[in-house]
Amino acid sequence: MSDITDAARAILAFNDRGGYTVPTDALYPFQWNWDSAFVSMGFATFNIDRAYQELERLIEGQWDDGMLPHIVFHVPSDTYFPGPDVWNTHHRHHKKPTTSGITQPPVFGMALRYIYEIALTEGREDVLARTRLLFHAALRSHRWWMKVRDPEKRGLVAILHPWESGSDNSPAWDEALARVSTITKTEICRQDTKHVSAAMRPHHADYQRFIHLVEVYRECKWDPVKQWSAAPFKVADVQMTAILARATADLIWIASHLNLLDEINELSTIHRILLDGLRGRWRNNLRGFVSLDLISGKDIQKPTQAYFIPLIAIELDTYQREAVQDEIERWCNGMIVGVPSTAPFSSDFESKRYWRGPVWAVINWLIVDGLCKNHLAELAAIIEGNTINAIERAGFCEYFDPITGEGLGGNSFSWTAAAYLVLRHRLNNQ
Ligand code: 9WN
Repeated sequence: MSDITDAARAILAFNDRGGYTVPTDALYPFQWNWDSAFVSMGFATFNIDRAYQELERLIEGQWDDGMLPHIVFHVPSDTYFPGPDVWNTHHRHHKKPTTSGITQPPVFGMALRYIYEIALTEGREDVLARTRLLFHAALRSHRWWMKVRDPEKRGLVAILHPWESGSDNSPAWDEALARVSTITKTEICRQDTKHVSAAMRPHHADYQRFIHLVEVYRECKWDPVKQWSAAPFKVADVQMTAILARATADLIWIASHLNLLDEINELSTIHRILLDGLRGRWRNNLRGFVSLDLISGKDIQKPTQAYFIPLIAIELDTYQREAVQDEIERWCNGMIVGVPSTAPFSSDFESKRYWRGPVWAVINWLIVDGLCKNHLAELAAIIEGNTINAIERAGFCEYFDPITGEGLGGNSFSWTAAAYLVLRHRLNNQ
């Protein structure tokens, strides 16, 4: 085992808070939904029990209606804003931890399959009951997505807050977010800029709008039907839909192993609906998939990494495959490390500002996976190699400047460590 693999494992150990992992110390002191799903796959490369535990701790926060919240506040901390008081969700009545009131990309189902497959190769038949329980939690959350976030039956699931996308200040949300008021009742006490430079973080006006949205939904008492009608921000997101579709396929795989026939049928219907929805979002002229602004009714054409995420769920035709390959190569041209989260030729590109240009290891992991699924293994290998090199050079940072390769944002980041472990694991098993 290399020293760097050792270091990646040490980061997961350092960020372990008792069965769940914080994304990084201080800046993000709670359990985040999609971070934990990625992290559990990192754990699975060396500790199956700890991998299961990560997901088990996450579902402690699951709501009765099936939603998996984006943050689970297991223990109090004042190093992050907004904390539980701002969210004011009513789940504190139950014997459950308090949570935020929105969700995040459902990587959970992908993670469960990944972990379960490794467990099976290790001959761990004892994980069956744990797998079944987590499978049912995931299924409940997929039902929630379809019912609550695609009520108009487009085959695309919608986000009501940029934080749900996981790509908070992506240029993709600029136009839709500009319609949201900057007025807030809550005092905005940002903590993030105490930990990292403001030049790498979202702007103050973004935060005002993020908090305004929280207030709108808090006033709906977190009732999903009321939120859907009150939402001033509503985007059918291709990245979210693709992750949900892929996770659905992974749940079908698990259900077949567990011999759950009704569940296979139910999930297969969901899967078909989502793939149809996604296929309709391809645009030949842009060489990628685009989200739909449900308030303006317009395509969101901004070139971001979301263009390519549907590859994890969809089999492209030959024309699309060549187009995507050319487009990704164009975005990576002249970069030390691709794939930038916003195309470098776009006027919105900022190489250091969060989701407006920097490279994220977990996004590259998804893109690599999608390229392999679509028989573009050579390009996948280049991106995989560059991601591993960037981490080995700059450390386990939150994200990387694509032009210089510099490591940015928080340090000792859990999902970057997990990405390293999983990408290395893939290479070692090829
Ligand atoms: C808001 C934890 C999370 C990631 C997101 C990333 C960032 C939070 C923030 O950090 O979002 O959820 O306060 O900036 O954008 O993808 O899950 O790592």
